[in-house]
Amino acid sequence: MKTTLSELAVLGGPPAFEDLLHVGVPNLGSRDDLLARFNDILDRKWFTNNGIYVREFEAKICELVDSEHCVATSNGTIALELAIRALGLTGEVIVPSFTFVATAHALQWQEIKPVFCDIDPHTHHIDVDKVESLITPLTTGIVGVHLWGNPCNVEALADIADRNGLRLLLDAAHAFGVSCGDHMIGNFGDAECFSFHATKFCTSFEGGAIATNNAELAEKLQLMRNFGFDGPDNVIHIGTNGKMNEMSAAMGITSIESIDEFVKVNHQRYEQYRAALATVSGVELYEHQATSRHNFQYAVALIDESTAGISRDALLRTLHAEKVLARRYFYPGCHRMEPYRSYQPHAGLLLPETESVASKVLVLPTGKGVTEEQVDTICELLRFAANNGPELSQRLAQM
Ligand code: T4K
Repeated sequence: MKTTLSELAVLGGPPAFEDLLHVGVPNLGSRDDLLARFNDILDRKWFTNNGIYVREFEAKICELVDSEHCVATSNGTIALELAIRALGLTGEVIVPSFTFVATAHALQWQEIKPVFCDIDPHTHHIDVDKVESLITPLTTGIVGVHLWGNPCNVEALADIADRNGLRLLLDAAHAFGVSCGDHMIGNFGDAECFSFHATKFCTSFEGGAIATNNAELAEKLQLMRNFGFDGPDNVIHIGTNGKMNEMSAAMGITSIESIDEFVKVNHQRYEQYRAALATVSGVELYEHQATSRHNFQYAVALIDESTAGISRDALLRTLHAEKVLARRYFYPGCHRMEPYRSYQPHAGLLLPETESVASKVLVLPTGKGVTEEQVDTICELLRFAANNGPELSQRLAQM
């Protein structure tokens, strides 16, 4: 416990932790089961191209998210790119700017203009009341993002898409294993894309998947992830190499087998942050929606500088010095990253909530990567820094 400002590592004291605490430390299920699967893959000598582990992983995803079809891919970005192309999106697509840049890049990569929509400051999701005003004759679709694992307003988005003849794709990279109303994420829009990157709570090292209830779309996606081949020597679509390999699928299966345990730990850490930060002035924990199933994979603090007397960035600097590598996801918003800031230099004028939220967010380490004691210490550091916000701010500014 630090009691004077000089004890803070950023002001010359010793760091609170010996080792770095990361956001996104991978979860590992049963090592024995994983290694047994790896050995089997090596014995079979079938490493990729729709192998048995990929098919088993896809079946397990369908079972868990209750969707009719699933196409596993090499990563979540390729899942988005494939879905965008298979759905025939062109021209302009409406998308939030407050998301990981892959959501926008998956469109721009195919020369589709991402038209950035502002967010609701409470949910951090695309503001459904602002979507329709962005529709032009060039608009072909909407990409909603289930940010932080919370379902975005799929009903309203589907309604807008239906009334305007648009496709609805959902970036569900954060929302594996989450329900929305009576259904699991994986059943909304034309398709939903998951990520199983190492930093996701349920991982396949690198990996992604597209879930859909449209059989024709699923078949097209399957061919498109394998260069568009429909049998030997016959290519019927423009395709790419988006295949998941067998090792990744084995890791994915092993992760799904431990998913309940991962969620339990995430949930425990989230509640711990919630309780401890409730009394820290100027630091608020983003509330996850009360869905029947959630994954709690992100612990997101929002720093209100006017109350805390210290900016989010100064707090980030303070935590980093203590070896807590909190992250500013998804600062500064896609519209302030290239090529979007060059293509659309004034986009920020229509994105006041995006800009405001992006300046407040601090994503904290959670899950099995941190212990309960470490979470306690992180909360104490935040409390101490926020309680001494103005003075700490001043001292940091003088450095
Ligand atoms: N849509 C959304 C909304 C997304 O958030 C993402 C990905 C995608 C689409 C695309 O899905 P993928 O194509 O990635 O499947 C990370 C991840 O790379 C990215 O998957 C994720 N979202 C994004 C939110 O976070 P970075 O640049 O922050 O990752 P990185 O490498 O800095 O890792 C974060 C921390 O995790 C590190 O400080 C250390 C720790 N870590 C990381 C890796 C890779 C480990 O401890 N072990 C590891 O193996 O983007």
